[in-house]
Order: sequence, then C-alpha cells, then structure tokens
Amino acid sequence: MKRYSFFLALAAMLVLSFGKANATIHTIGLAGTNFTPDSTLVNPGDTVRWTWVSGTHTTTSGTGAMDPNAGTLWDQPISSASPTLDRVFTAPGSFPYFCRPHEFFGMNGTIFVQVCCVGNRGDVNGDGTDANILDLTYLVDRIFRGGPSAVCDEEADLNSDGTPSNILDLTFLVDRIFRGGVPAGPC
Ligand SMILES: [Cu+2]
Repeated sequence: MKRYSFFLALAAMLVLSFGKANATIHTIGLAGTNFTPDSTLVNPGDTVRWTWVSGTHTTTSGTGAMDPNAGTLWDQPISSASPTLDRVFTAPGSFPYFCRPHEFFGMNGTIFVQVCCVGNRGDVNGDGTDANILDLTYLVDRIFRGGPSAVCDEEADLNSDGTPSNILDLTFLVDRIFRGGVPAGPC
C-alpha cells in the first residue's frame, strides 16, 4: 500500500512538472545587416523573439518597403533602446520580414509556421507515423528523462485533455500499442 502511494505521488509530481504545454521560443539575432538565423521553422503557438545584438534595425513584416502589406502584421525598431520583440505565431504559413534601414543589403528573413498534427494524434516524434514504439520511446524520454517535447504538442496529447506529454498520455499510448486500445482522436 505504501509502495502504491509512492507511485501515485511520483505520478502526480511528474504530471505537475511536465504537464504544461511548452511552446518553444525561437531567438533571432540582429547585427550588421543580418538576421541570424534568417529562416526559422516553428510550430503553431511558438514564440519568435527578435533580439538586438548591435546596430539599429527594425523587424517589419512583408517582403520589403514596396510590399503593400509591409508592416501590417508587425513593425518595430530593434535597437539598444528597444532590444526585443516577441511574437506568437499561431496560423500556419510563411511570414517574410525585413529590416527597414538594411533591406537593400539583403537583411530579411522568413518565419515558416508548419501545419501541426495532421490526422490522428500520436505521432509524438514527428516522423509521419502515428502511435508506434518510437513514439512511445520518445514520450518516455520526455516524461522521465527531460527529453525534448513533442515536435507538435497536440500529437503528444493522446487523450485529448488539453495537456500534452503527461502520464495519462503515456498510459493511453501503451494501451494503444500493446493492448489494442482505441486510436487517439483527431487533432
Ligand atoms: Cu538592419
């Protein structure tokens, strides 16, 4: 009985510490006439953080000042006085941006927001195949050893309770793989 409570406590602790959906922050440095990196692949819900390194710049949505939609999504100076801009990307698609003072020096970049979770949940490792042993290994590594979060958080929310990568998701996946449990629902 004591042993059982110990495992319950352990499970509760793990759920609490790993239960939060952790959107990634992608940092892009601004220096000289470059955004580094100038191409950034993100998942929906991730944050992009433009960060001043040196010089005076902007991060401005659009392909350049001639773009009729230049600056409509975001347009902010990035300098020592205004060193960062955080923006959360939710809609899939590609989002070009540039620096107003340095656009003719080729200072531009693109944020690619990938489509997350196509079909059923369960492709925790993002290899295109749902709910197999490799996904289980990935999830165990995540939960018990602090491994990387799922490529797409929704894929790791197997029981569709809004919280990815916790013990309940692991239980669901084990049941699915070893005992023919029901497939995880659609995203
Ligand atoms: Cu610049």
